[in-house]
Amino acid sequence: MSFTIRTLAATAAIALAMPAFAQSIEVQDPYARSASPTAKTGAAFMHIVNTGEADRLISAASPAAELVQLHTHMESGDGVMQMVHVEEGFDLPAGETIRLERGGKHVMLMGLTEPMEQGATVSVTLTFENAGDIVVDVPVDLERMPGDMDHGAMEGMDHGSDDTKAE
Ligand SMILES: [Cu+2]
Repeated sequence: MSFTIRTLAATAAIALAMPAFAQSIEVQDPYARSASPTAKTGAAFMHIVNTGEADRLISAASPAAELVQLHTHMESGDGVMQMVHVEEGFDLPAGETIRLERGGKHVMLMGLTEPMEQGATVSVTLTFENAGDIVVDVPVDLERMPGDMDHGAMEGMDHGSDDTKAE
């Protein structure tokens, strides 16, 4: 019994600590894609602009997928790029922009509840350590070409399989 009460008190304290005014985080140019109409996984990309204090993207959620994780790509010893679940989230330094893009950081959508269709919109809730929750309507764009940061070799491991396994 006392455990429950303490837990509720802690939750209230966290809620009070959150800023109640203008958000200093802005999401620009979001889009989501999957490799094929039958793919069970997809990913969301965007630029996250932080005009305020240092913050951290700690998690993401979406009704469009059973499991949502923050991923990045890291090069393993033999030069092969691998997708990695970043459990601590993405650092968002004060006044900086982080770019979620193909071949790099991304919001991984695993177990899509329905296929991603061109022109549809996927709702993604980003949870920040300080700024709290920001809901982003992410348009599905299957035709978007990889950006300049992408290299041809990376395309092969870009969520290309129907395998629901993430890593
Ligand atoms: Cu991923």
